[in-house]
Amino acid sequence: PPTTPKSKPLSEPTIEEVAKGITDGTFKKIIVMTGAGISVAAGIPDFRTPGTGLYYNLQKYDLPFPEAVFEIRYFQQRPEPFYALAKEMWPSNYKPTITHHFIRLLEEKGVLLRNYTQNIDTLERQAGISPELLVEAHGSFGTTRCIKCKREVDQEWLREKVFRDEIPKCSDCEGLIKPDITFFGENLPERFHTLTHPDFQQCDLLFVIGTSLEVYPFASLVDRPKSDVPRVLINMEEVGPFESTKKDDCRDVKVLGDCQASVRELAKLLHWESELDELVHQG
Ligand code: CNA
Repeated sequence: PPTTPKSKPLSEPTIEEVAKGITDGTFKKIIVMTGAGISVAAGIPDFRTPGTGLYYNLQKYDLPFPEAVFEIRYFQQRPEPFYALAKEMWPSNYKPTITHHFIRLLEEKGVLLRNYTQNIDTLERQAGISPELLVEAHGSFGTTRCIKCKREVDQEWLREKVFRDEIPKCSDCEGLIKPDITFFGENLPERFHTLTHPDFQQCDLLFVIGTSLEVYPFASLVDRPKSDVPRVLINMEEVGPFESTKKDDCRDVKVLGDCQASVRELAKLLHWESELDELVHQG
């Protein structure tokens, strides 16, 4: 028998249509992929934004190339630049942003399947996103260990060393101590590998927020949802596959500009604004 073509989840590639789909229950298994751009409003610089990004301010460390500061082999030879940077980035007085709270709200509404974040600042945890719904794909400052014997070390001890400009070494084996953030040349956490396949099979809507999609394998997740699943980019600039979206494409939605303003706008369309404000107020 002839089959009627399945209607597309979005009739137009607009944020209004996305909001409609969340409201009417079309989208209830939402994955949110995030990057450094969502924490800029908290006062933490991203990597690549010209002028303000960390990569552009690394000259003082005299690195052979900017990424070297996060390369495990370079770190083993010359750890000082990383510790100097860690001191600058240390997550202590930063507060979650509207975007973090919005992701938490998606969880409260029961529609968040998972938040895959590249950020290491632990602001997702601070915003109250449940650990089960969170994949910190590049690790975090939350735990600390020796890179040689893998012994876990007290984070406060590391903080004190870093702030006194001392090189923290393991008392057992003399190995360097570093936060469990994933360096280039290190494996991503096990959780990333075990969850991506089942998650992206089920996902019915993907948000991509505040990331340049330059770092792999994280960036490749954007191609993992099924081909009819809408993808929404909320970012300062077009990135990854969103750079080549065709006009009549009803799959990919682009909301360019500051993500905090865009997310607030989306919350308004969803009639969630006062709940979002409440979360922001609670900090
Ligand atoms: P990136 O490469 O610096 O890209 C950031 C993206 O966000 C760019 O496309 C920017 O245009 C965009 N952006 C910046 N500000 C805003 C804003 N206000 N609204 C919307 N978009 C904005 O950072 P990625 O996360 O893509 O790179 C991956 C690296 C960065 C990961 O390994 C992280 O660990 C690492 N990083 C993390 C933090 C953090 O934890 N806060 C900070 C800096 C770097």
